[in-house]
Amino acid sequence: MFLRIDHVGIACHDLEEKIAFYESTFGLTVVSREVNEEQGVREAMLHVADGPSGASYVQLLEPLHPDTPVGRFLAKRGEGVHHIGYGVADVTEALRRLSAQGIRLIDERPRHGSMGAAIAFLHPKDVGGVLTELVQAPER
Ligand code: MC0
Repeated sequence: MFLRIDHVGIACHDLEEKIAFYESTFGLTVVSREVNEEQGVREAMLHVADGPSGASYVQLLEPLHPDTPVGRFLAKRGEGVHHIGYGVADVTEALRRLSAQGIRLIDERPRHGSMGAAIAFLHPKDVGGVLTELVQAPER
């Protein structure tokens, strides 16, 4: 089902400060910046590597407000890994299969994600405590 690790989502208090850290420490480059009101985040994608099934990224996430998924995560746990996004060929089909296996879906239908992707989240309680995101990259 998984084609690649699309991105690792990292929650932070200060997006610009964290971008500067990843650029200067690891030599990564920002390829996209977006505000996603629906998800309550300001985010940046930093390119890590290209593979046969697409690229992988570090995604830095700053909450738009405290009362958002990333805002609540920061308040409870502090900065750190927030979720893992896996590339899939067809997010709707993946949701159907996972739901049939009893995995709780946060999103019954795909939503708008970073860089034009269709995304959907699975509940961390059904994935060993890991907030898991399915990512279908746009047709190029
Ligand atoms: C919360 N929990 C987590 C977690 N966030 N566990 C693992 N990883 C996380 N990131 C746990 C809490 O510790 C708690 O467990 C339980 O889930 C309920 O949490 P809560 O404090 O009630 O927090 P809520 O209300 O935020 O609900 C958690 C939930 C929510 C995962 C359902 O955050 C959600 O819907 N997330 C999906 C959307 C999202 O995260 N969007 C931001 C990234 P205990 O044991 O204490 O009960 S958007 C994004 O990334 C887009 C832009 C993209 O990739 O393109």
